[in-house]
Amino acid sequence: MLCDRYRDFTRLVVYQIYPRSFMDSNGDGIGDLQGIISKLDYIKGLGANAVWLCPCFKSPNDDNGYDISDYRDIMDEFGTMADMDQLIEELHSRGMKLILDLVPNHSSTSHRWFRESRKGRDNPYSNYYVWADKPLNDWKAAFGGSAWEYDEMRGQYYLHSFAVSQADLNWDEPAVRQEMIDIIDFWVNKGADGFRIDVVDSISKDYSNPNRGKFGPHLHEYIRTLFGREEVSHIFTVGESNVKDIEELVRHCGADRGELTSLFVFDHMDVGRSDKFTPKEDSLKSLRDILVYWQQETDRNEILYTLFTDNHDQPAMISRIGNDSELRYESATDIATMMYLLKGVPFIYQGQEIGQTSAHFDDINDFDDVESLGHYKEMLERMSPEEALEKVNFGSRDNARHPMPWDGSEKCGFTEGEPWLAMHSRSAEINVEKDLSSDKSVYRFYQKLLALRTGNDVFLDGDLDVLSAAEDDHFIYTRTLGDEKWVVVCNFEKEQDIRVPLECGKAMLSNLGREDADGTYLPYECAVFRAV
Ligand code: TEU
Ligand code: CA
Repeated sequence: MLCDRYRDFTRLVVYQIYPRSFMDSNGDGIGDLQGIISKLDYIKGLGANAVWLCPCFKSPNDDNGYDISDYRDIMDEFGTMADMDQLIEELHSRGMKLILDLVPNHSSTSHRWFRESRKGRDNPYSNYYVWADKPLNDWKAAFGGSAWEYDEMRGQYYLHSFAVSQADLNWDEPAVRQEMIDIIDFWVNKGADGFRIDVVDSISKDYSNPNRGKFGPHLHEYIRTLFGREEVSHIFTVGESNVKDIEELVRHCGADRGELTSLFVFDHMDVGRSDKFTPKEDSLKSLRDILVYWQQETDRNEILYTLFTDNHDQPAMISRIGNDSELRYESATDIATMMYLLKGVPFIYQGQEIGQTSAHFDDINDFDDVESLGHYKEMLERMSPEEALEKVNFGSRDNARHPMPWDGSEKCGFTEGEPWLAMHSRSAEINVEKDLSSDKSVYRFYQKLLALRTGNDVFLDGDLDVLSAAEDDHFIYTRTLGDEKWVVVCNFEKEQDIRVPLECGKAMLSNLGREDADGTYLPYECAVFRAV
């Protein structure tokens, strides 16, 4: 059983927005806060009651806002503080919550702190970053090259776990921790209801750990410093972290820890690939098995789990492990049903609700992602440009970052100007307008699925039992609360006869219009029943 506070959070349905690519209101080709405001009814209509905004703070945009130069102001292209105030008000008046993206591990090198820090060793900001006379280790930056960069002005090296212009903050410096506390309080006072915390595993570093020092010795102390405070004890927090086992997850999210309320576990995100840029033959069975493992472990340990398949860093799940051509609608709805009737907090990434796929481009110049370009350069040392481009097409984060296709026109109803990034290569075929007018609408299926979830408490904290055996090519599970029992049946890739070992009523939800629980299931067919 989850504690009361965590059980309340299972009522959240979070819609993740990548502001740059969501909706442009003023024709400069860049999505903005007014654009988001104009689409709040669309988001609410889907059944979401919270919005997670990827960073919208001042930034030179080397990593699209994950390189922040002022944590208390809005990125020029996105609007003003008045727009943000309006967004908060418009969300709250619709009964929706706002989750902001907190980036505590690094700031942009154009942040005032860094500009001061690099000046010398005896100003108030000298210790805000990780400076050293020579590299302390041989860490590689996530976006390619060494993680240590020499700075002429300071005459020392600084650490950057990501891009060169994303300098890691020195969390062992108390003033840095205080800055971050003040920033959190600033936004909570403005009305933020929660935070997603970027690479939270990296704020305390072990310089002898080859994995870029993640999970350093003071990690839990520092997280408690931020979030274990009475003033913020009501907010929702979700950490982004490389947590790999349940014990580590419990140390972050146990109800008595005073740390995070939840965390993204990425275990299931590696289905359908052998590394970030290399696809692998795979089946929904892999996804099922990983999900079942984490559902059972988090349940036993009373941990609030997060339910997601996509985000702004990932190629589309349905392109990796579904059939994103002939059975795109079926794959999208089947995977969503597998996922969102489980225990935890659902997160839906923009476009997922219309069955958005990964994209394909023939020219490396159509890519923008600092990670893709960094790795492309390194790949060219080992393979032909064609092979490298294929890998980038598969793994690029840009797959998730093309402007949201609102309709099938040239600029997709996203902008009247020149879009900052190429439109998705399939936007004429996959767009909101087309989806909504189709009799196989992914959006409308999501609406029903989310309504089912939020309308029935059994899906919040009801017991989970898995009925599929390990060798079965399907995922059948039940959720039970008191004497109410629901049965979720999700078929995998192959058509097959399925017998549900429980007596069921007519389907309460199905993606292909089936009524009875027993019978032949088409590939990716799914349905939800009440047991009688
Ligand atoms: O991502 C951190 C992270 O570890 C990866 O998911 C990252 O995107 C990359 O794929 C590593 O190989 C977070 C943000 O989600 C990402 O968008 C930022 O670029 C990154 O932190 C730096 O702030
Ligand atoms: Ca704009």
